[in-house]
Formats: sequence, C-alpha cells, structure tokens
Amino acid sequence: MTKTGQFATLAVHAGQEPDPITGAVIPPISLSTTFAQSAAGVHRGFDYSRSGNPTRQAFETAVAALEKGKYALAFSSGSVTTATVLNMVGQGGHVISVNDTYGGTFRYFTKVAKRNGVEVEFLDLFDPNVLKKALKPNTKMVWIETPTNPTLRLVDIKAIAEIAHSQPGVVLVVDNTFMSPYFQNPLELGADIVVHSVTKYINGHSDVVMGVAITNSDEYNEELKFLQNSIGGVPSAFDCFLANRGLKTLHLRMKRHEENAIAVARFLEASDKVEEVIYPGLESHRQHALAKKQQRGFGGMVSFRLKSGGLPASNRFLSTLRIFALAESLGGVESLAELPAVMTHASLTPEARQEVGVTDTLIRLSVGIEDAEDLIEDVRRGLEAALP
Ligand code: P1T
Repeated sequence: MTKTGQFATLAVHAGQEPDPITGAVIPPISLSTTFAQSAAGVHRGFDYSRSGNPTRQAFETAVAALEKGKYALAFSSGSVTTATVLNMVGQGGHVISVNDTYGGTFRYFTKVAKRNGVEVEFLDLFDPNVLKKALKPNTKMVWIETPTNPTLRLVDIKAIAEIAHSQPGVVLVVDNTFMSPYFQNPLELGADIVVHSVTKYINGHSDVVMGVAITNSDEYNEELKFLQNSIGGVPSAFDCFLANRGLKTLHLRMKRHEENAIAVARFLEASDKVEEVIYPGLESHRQHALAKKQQRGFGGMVSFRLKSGGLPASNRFLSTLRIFALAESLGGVESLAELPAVMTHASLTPEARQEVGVTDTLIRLSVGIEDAEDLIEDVRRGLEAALP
C-alpha cells in the first residue's frame, strides 16, 4: 500500500513498505544479481538486477513521490542520467540547452552528443522568448538547469514549457539538482522529465555518486526504462540503500542549508571586499521575484565575486578556509568551496565561461548544515586573507 501525505511523510515512508517476509522496516540491501523464476519467464517482478532491483525500486518509488512524478529511474551517476536522457534524441535531432550548465553536462553535449549526430545549441533562455525563435523542425528536446550551476540564474520553467510544447514532440528536461524536490517540482510547472545528480542534496552525505530521472509520462518512462536497461548505467544496491537513507532527511537538511546560506549571503553582501553576491533569496538577485514564484525556497548554494585581486586573491580565500573544504561537488552536510573557472567548469571553452560570467574571482559555496556563526567566521577569515 502506497502511503500518502505531505513532503516529510512521503520522504520517510513512500516506497518503504516493511519486508513481506521478515517485517524489516528498512528496505534491505538486495545484493542478488538474479532472481529465481517459478517457470520460464514467470517471476515476482525482478529477473535480473540491471533491469530491476528491490533496493533500487524502494529509492525510485520514494523519489518519484517527492518529485510529484509517476515514475523514477535511478542511474549510476548524474552524468549517465544526462547521457541516457540525451539518447532519446535520435541522430539528426536538435537540442536547445540553456547556456549555463554544469561543466560535465556542457562537455557531454559538445563532445559526445555531437559524435552521436545530435546537435546541441546553447542559448540564453533567461528570456523565454529566445526559445520561440530558436525552435527548428528537428528540435526534439529543450534542456534547462534552474538555478544554474554556478551563476545561479533562473529559467522560468512554466514559460519555457509553454513555448517548448507549442511544437509537438519536444521534450522539456529540467535538471533540478540545485533545488532538490524539497524546494522545486518542475513536473508541476510543465516539465516532461526531471533529472538530478543524486550525488548532491538527495543523498546529501557526499558518499554516493548517483542520478535519477523522473517523469509522469508512460511513453517517456518506457523509453527511458528501455535505455536504462540497454545502456546499463545502473547504481549498485548499496548506493541505492545509502541514497534512500539520505532522502529520508532531505526536508530537514534543506531547511538548514537554506538558513545557513541566507546568513552567509547576507554577510557577504555587507562586505566591502565583495563585488557581487549571487543568491536567489536576496532581494538584490535579478530574478528574486521569479525565485519566489516557482520555488518554495532558495537552497544552499551561494556564489560571489571578490572585488579585485584575480586568481591569486581567490586562491588566498580558498586556502585560508578551515571549515569549508576546497572541493568540487555540493549538497552534502559539510560546507564546500570551489573555483568554478578552474574546477567544475574548466571543461567550458574560455568563450563560454566569459559569456556566462565564470570569472577567476567567482567563488561557489555549497553551504552545509553546520553552525552559521562558524561558517561566517570562516568566510570572514577567507576574505581578510584574500584582500588584506
Ligand atoms: O557528478 P554526477 O553525479 O555525475 O552529476 C553531474 C551533475 C549534473 N547536474 C548538475 C547540476 C551537477 O551539478 C552535476 C555535478 N556537479 C558537480 C560535481 C559540481 O561540483 O558542480
């Protein structure tokens, strides 16, 4: 019986039925790669673990409930989720992507999808009307991230969905990694498929690399399930167990991430060593009104630009931090800081970095769930060292 309820209840209970044999209240780690059949082709829902696995199913059911979707499919990374979804577009297909994406997504689109005969065009979709003029007869997919990584710009999902769907067969995909299902549900705003790097907030403890795709469409689910099984980029049962465990506290963590992010963003905004703070929860964010409209909160990611000093100042900031670890990734309980131009977004061409504003003084913070006062003190010391 599927439990119903609001977010926290679903996070704890959806897909987590007690084991019918032992009564275990937590889905066991089901390591078996294969499942006995009572007659050839007759089984209890699982035949081979690439095609389906009980621990994976528990996680998928929970994520689907939180993203307001009918179906979820888990993958072995956010990147292979992207690759699998892109496989829905056949040779000769045209894809329109927002011009500010995670560096690995940009790399896949420009280097790998291209090899497979898929043309990806990058556009500034922050004005939805840009999409209207860009749709071509062979456009099969529109890909957006919102807020974007790392410049935290927003795309109006509802407006983009309306325009994308004015052409039959165009699939709108939203990478919802930065918001997590707690703060934003793109399917409710008209998206067809939502993807996540589960590695980030959903798992939340920086100990699993995983991805997931969610949809309400029977047709897209069938296609993605076929691709998931054919390409085979599936996560291990152990990773599914950990991600499932992480998911149960998503609501608690996201609230705290946000509280701390607001405190850090306000501190940065008041500093004379900072040129610009980019956080959708600040009134100064250019799209604050849109953030309030399409999100239920603002998340835990804060980007900012040092006032001067170039790369050396950024490096001084980063190497002085004691609580924030200088590391890629985001969304874990611990705070992280990084330099996108050199780290996560190094795979963008210099021109692409320039276009979206990934400069040498742009620093990205993944604000964790520690005590805000300690985080602020760490950032204060970093700024002092960066620009004495
Ligand atoms: O790392 P992986 O699980 O394969 O997910 C890729 C990915 C997809 N989408 C977004 C928005 C992402 O941020 C990422 C991964 N990002 C980082 C590793 C990073 O530090 O930004």
